[in-house]
Amino acid sequence: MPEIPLAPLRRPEPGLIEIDLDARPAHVMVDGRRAMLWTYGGSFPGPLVRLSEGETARLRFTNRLPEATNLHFHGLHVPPTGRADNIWLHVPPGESFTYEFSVPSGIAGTYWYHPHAHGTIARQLWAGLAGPLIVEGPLEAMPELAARMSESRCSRILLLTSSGGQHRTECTTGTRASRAICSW
Ligand SMILES: [Cu+2]
Repeated sequence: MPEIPLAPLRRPEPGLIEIDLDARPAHVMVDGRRAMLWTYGGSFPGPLVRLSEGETARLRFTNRLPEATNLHFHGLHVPPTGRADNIWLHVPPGESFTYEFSVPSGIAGTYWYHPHAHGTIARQLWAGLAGPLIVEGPLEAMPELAARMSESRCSRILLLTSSGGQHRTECTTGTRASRAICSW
């Protein structure tokens, strides 16, 4: 299992997190073999996007692929419109788009992000575009719990896929495990 890097982030003011993410072709190691994939941030799976309940997430996404793509935040209860989880927006090659949404309370958990540009979803997903997303809740802000969590901090997130139009994600963190089967 590869170590999953944390997506570059800034907290320029309280309650606001800014994250840079790009999609690009990259050579990566998959099960000991070198492969050319389409990646987020040059890693496979893509970098971990870590958000907190109640904050505003601003994700500046740059498309360095040769075709249009976009971002979908799978499972997050955020609006599918505007600059939020709007799958109807397509980002042309070489262009950037800044997604922005408020992270609701009560949704702490493990999610993932992937492209959702109709007509190319499956191909782009199978090319390597998928990454984990964790929403932290108020419990993680408790110093005692934070100390325990840092000892057992999530270091592995396993993404499994199967054929037939379904994909399965299986994720394990220090404090919770979740498993989901979904179609897109
Ligand atoms: Cu999905």
